[in-house]
Amino acid sequence: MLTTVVPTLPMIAEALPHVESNIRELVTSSTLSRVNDASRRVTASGKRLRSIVILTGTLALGGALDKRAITSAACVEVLHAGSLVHDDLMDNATERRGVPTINADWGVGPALLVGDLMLAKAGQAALRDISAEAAGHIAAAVADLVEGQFMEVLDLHDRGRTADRALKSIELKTATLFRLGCVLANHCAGTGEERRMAEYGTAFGLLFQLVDDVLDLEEDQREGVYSYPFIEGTDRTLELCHDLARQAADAVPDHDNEAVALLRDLPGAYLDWAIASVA
Ligand code: GRG
Repeated sequence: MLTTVVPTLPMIAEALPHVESNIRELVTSSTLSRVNDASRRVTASGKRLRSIVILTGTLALGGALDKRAITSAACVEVLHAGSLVHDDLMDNATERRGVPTINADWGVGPALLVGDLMLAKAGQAALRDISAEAAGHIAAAVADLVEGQFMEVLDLHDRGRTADRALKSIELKTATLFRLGCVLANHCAGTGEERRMAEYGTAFGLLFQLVDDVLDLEEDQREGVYSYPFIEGTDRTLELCHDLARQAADAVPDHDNEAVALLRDLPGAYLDWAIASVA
């Protein structure tokens, strides 16, 4: 079920069902029905935070929520879900988004291939329905995700892990999809604000993962996982999250519309929601 955890505008609420249809189309386009069943299962829910950022960003830059913007959001959600399929098989996880993981039900091989296909489908859709430039941004983002996850695997249990190295891994493995979404929003709106939008996406994505790591801190400590909050402590991590929310807000390009105000508020609103959800 679609649940949003941050405020949106009516235009965005109207566009989100189109993103859902586009996601469904993308993940049911295999000739193999079992592959479609698997990818439909892993994309059936989620907070759709990255979609909201993309749609809000596009409107903030004066763009329209047209086919290209909708496809951008769907591609980023499918990439996100595909990377989670890979993450779950690496972690041997049994449940994701309230349903059994593909690796738990069918094993590692099928899960690897379903995740691969989802990444490929996102690239194909971007090339077909957005542009070659957008497909290039997606390919670069996939490379960053893999490098970030690789760093994570190497450093996870390393007691010498530095806070900077933990942040670099987070920037690559998690902030990449927020940055990609913002870069695509700029591309779809046809403005020259790629640098500021990328800065916004990176700050929001860092905040997003740091707060997730704060929420998982006790479990990480038990398992000897050297996450950023484990290294720096919860208070300093939350201070950094508030700084990142301000940095993101400052990076939003100066246009005069209500989506700009919303885009500025989203990182802080997400932070408040995440903290309140465990209070
Ligand atoms: C080959 C693309 C590719 C990836 C391989 C496994 C991997 C490298 C990257 C995954 C990195 C990863 C697991 C990042 C975690 C990001 C995170 C905290 C996800 C949870 O996001 P939410 O809370 O999830 O937005 P929902 O379910 O709401 O969408």
